[in-house]
Amino acid sequence: MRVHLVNPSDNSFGTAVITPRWLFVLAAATPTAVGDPILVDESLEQIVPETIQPGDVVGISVHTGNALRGYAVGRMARARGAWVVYGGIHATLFPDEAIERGEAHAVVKGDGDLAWPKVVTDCLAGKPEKIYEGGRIEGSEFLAARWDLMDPRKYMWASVQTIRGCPKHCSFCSVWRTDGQKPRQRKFQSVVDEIIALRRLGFCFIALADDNFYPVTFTDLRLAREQGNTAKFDELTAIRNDRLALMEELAKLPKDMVFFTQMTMEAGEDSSFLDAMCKANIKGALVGVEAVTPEGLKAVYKDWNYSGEALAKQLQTIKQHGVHVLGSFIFGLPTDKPSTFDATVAMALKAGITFAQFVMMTPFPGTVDFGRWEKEQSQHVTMVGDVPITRYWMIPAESRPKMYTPHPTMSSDEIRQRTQQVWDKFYGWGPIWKRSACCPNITSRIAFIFLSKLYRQMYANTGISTDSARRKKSRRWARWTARQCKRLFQAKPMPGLEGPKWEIGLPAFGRGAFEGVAGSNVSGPFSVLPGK
Ligand code: B12
Ligand code: SF4
Repeated sequence: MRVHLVNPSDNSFGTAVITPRWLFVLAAATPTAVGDPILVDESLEQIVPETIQPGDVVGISVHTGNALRGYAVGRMARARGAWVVYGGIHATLFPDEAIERGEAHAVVKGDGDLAWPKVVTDCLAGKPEKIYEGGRIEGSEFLAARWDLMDPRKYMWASVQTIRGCPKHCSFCSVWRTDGQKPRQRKFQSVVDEIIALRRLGFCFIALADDNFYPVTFTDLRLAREQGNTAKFDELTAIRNDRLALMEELAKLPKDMVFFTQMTMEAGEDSSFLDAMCKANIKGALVGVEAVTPEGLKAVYKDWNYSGEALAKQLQTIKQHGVHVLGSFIFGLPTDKPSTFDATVAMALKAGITFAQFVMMTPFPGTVDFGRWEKEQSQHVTMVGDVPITRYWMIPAESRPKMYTPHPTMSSDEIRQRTQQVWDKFYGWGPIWKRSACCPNITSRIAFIFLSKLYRQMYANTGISTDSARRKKSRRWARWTARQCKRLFQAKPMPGLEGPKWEIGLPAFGRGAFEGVAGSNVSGPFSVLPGK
């Protein structure tokens, strides 16, 4: 009997940009007594059905974008006699769907670190429960990933999580409702150990897979002080200090290490935090700009973000402190006009951000936007074939609309084409070449150009290449480019790299074994989740 963990994907490129972290964390949570799990990342290659035998346990992670593929893998595994278990954000929100469409024996809602050993044990005893409440575990309980099970030749960047949860409440984002608004920080010693293990393997580029790396702002601290809330102030200060302590340790690592994270643009007001990031080699951050106008920001409950000139200045400040910005923008907001597209790309170029992504408004389950839309649709349900549009992920890719929520003045096609033009302008050869001047030498400049083009190819999925011949060509191109990029990110392994000796105990992997107690200290159920 074997445990398989499958990261489903319709697109396999042979090489992937970032490691899907959950695979290696659940591998760490797999009871040692069943042996090492078989890890399948379909963004590299598709699963081979014959590897699954009757009695095996197959764990599948689904987010909304890959749910359909995930369910197909689950049905295939069940038909071959395996125990099928789903987890991940989409299964957390729609456990019944995973049971019906994905033929799940069991679904884990929330964090899998502590729940997984119990699920495996129950499956092996032939008695899995239908639903396991993984809950939101404490940061100190997050498991370190089993990087020893990864093929380092296949990935450009590894991913390490330092914090989960986000105190904000953006209308298009589900993180604050699923992962919670309380930042859950992992022990920084455990983070550092994991990064050292990755550097030994030859990884020097690491994505910090955090919801929000800057969870405590100056405004939060000021408000707590003004309200005389000493307990809150101390709690926030402790979180901030822990972030700084982590960065102090990262700064001691080999100088060729490069980190990338995600945070809000409020970090631009916090020079000491930015300087600590720069010293720690956190060279870039995805910053949710979303919209460049005050109306647009209000529409997504993000009116604390900057707009206009102040926005350009804030982003430039982050860059001046040595942290490159990947700006994330949303198109298709009700406040968008045709002129918004040009204004956005002009702002992105003016602010000097190094990378940008321009995504089309998508109502993701679990968000405020989704809840509102589902309520509106309950009066007159729009159907696509036999699927209600509010279950768009169940529509086969070829007949899936490119936008789900109608815009008051622009058609979906117009928004899609204008979005595509914005990608083309931002990632034209001229602007890329200009931006590549930030690189210290010609090799890194070439790497930058390749990566810019690859990023555009992989993420500018606004549906322009809809015919299969163009899609095939585009995938071939991405496969080739991904191979070249991988080489540029490779570093010489440092097997002898020593790490600090900590005086605290850290969560070890292989826990849970067969005693079946590992799930017992899992915290509360996901009572706040909508959309079920
Ligand atoms: C890092 C990250 C990325 C990175 C790296 C992705 C990668 N290769 O890993 C990048 C920047 C590339 C990225 C891209 C995108 N992302 Co993203 N990403 C994240 C982020 C911040 C962290 C994910 C992570 O690694 N967490 C660490 C691991 C350990 O946690 P985990 O995956 O949640 O797994 C735990 C549990 O869920 C559970 N679990 C998970 N799987 C399974 C399976 C089983 C069997 C079991 C038992 C348990 C279990 O156990 C795990 C351990 O506790 C999440 C936010 C979040 N809070 O999830 C968004 C998130 C997953 N991303 C999201 C989105 C929308 C995207 C994009 C579509 C954005 C875009 N518009 O382009 C793309 C899609 C890319 C793709 N094709 O997959 C959404 C998904 C929403 C949804 N309903 O599907 C999230 C939730 C953020 C959000 N704003 O809502 N992303
Ligand atoms: S979009 Fe970013 S800032 Fe807003 S709630 Fe989600 S993680 Fe937090």
